[in-house]
Amino acid sequence: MADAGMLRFHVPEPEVRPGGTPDFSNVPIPKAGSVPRPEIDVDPRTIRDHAFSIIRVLNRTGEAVGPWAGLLSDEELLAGLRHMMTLRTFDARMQMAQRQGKTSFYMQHLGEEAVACAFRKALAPGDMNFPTYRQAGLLIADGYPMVTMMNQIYSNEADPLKGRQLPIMYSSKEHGFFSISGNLATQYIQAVGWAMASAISNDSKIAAAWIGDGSTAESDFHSALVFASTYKAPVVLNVVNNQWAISTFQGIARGGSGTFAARGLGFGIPSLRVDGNDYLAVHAVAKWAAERARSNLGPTLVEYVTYRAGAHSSSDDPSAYRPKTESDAWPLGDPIVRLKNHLIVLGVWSDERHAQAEAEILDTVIAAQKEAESHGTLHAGGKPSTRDMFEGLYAEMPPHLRRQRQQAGV
Ligand SMILES: Cc1ncc(C[n+]2csc(CCOP(=O)(O)OP(=O)(O)O)c2C)c(N)n1
Ligand SMILES: [Mg+2]
Repeated sequence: MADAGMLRFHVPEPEVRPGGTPDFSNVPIPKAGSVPRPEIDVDPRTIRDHAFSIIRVLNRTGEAVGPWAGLLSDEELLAGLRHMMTLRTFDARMQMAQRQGKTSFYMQHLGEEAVACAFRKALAPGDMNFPTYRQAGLLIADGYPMVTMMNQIYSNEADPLKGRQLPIMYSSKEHGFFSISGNLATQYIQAVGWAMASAISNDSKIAAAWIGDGSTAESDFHSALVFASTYKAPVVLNVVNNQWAISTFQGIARGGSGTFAARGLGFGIPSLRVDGNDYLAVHAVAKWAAERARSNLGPTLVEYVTYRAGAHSSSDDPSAYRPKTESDAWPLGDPIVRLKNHLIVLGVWSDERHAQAEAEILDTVIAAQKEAESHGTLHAGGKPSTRDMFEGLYAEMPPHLRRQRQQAGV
């Protein structure tokens, strides 16, 4: 019997706060290899369970097992490891550069490297991502020059975006990386619209939408699902569930039950959850979803279960809202360590080669950083010209901006 009388307002609370002992025992982790791999034209009603389970390929001992394994060659896996290691090193150097005052702002990917790095390898040239600020792995894995990324972070004279974007908000049409907007969830409606336009013009390119767990609470997420499902848009709808939205735990956006993937079920969209710290699983599921989109089978929603091991951004201090050791307790481990162990099991990698690769990557990142810094940093050296502020945006500049430009004398 429900109790009548005074109504209560419910606010979901994380189970553990700073000072407490991290506990993820309520996160069910299915065995690697245990979730079936359906045909891409499967009736979504028959794979409802995929929205509640977790697709995993790498087991505890570093073997690739089950129906989602076997898609990548040793060379491709070695390249994937290098991409993730590069992203982690890049992050560490840029985080340090922020602390040194060389840029105003930075956001890391620590613990989430597999998601964007592996996803990128499931796309074809010309496909378009609509990323958030936590998918720089898409650029790294596609060979976008690190120096150019750093120039953007430093807003220096070689910044391709000429200081107009917040640091880390890259843009590269050639690399299928739509200009990042700080307005979260806009990526979803834009990606679906782009995908619909691609189909309307009988093109073969697909789109990928990106969103975090917290941002799924935005109405744009739901509007995008309406359009994607109604028009069967050729789009992959990615939800990166890294457990946190700044200081807000994922239970706020999700509510007390279900999963983020399960949000797709009501729209009739095939929806899958995948181990976001498993490079092979992420790639296999991304490939499945991309194939569906390209075969006119419509959208797929993919929830990547991962953990944001670092701070939200250079302006955040997570010790204020979660136990310091929480990331060590995360049951899906570290994506780099897991792929490294797998490659050792395959006999194509070793601890020594790993240490050597770490040193080489650090040298490469430092060399790129030196080159970028020769073009200037936030407070030193070359800057974009004031004129750039006024150019390249309007076919016809509005009168108030024309006046400002005259006042600035540029
Ligand atoms: C529309 C909108 N609302 C609020 C913000 C402020 N904001 C920036 S990041 C963030 C948290 C996002 O968390 P999540 O979606 O889980 O992504 P994550 O940072 O974990 O990758 C918020 C609320 C924003 N940028 N855009
Ligand atoms: Mg999040």
